[in-house]
Amino acid sequence: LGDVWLNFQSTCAIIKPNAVAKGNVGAILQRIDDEGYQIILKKQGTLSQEMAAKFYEEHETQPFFQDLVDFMSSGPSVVLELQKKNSVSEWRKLIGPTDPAEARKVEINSLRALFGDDVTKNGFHGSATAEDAARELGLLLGSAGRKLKSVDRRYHNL
Ligand code: RTP
Ligand code: MG
Repeated sequence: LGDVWLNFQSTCAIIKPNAVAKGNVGAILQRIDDEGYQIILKKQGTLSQEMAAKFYEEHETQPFFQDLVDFMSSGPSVVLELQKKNSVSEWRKLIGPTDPAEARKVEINSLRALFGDDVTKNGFHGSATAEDAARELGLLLGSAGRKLKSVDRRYHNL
């Protein structure tokens, strides 16, 4: 049993405004289920400019920062807490490289290859580390207790 739960963790995923606008959320949620993720929390809404800027503050000196903030606050996103073994790295692998054109070369079935439009409107976010996931989930979903081991939280949720 121990090994089953080893590295079982949460990640923060976002279905970005371009993918939501195209009506792909149903197909994407089905794919997430097929890939073995549990959706712990799901919230749909439009990020404010302030929230988008805070979320991507690591990029505030980048030339693409304002375009990114404008895009992320342009319409509804779906924010998800996803759980799976090694979900942080596994989800990043499933969405593929940042640029959908690159994603189509590397893995045609990756989510950015399938649903991304360009390097800004790439359809998906995935936390880079477990620490980032905790910060992002707190910021967007206000979820408490994210530092608990998932197995403990699941036990308490039963
Ligand atoms: P994310 O944080 O959204 O999961 O994406 P990522 O790690 O693959 O890429 P990152 O370097 O963190 O960039 C964050 C988001 O900024 C937009 N971007 N635009 N115009 C550009 O050159 C450019 N580069 C990045 C994308 O929306 C990217 O996901
Ligand atoms: Mg990133």
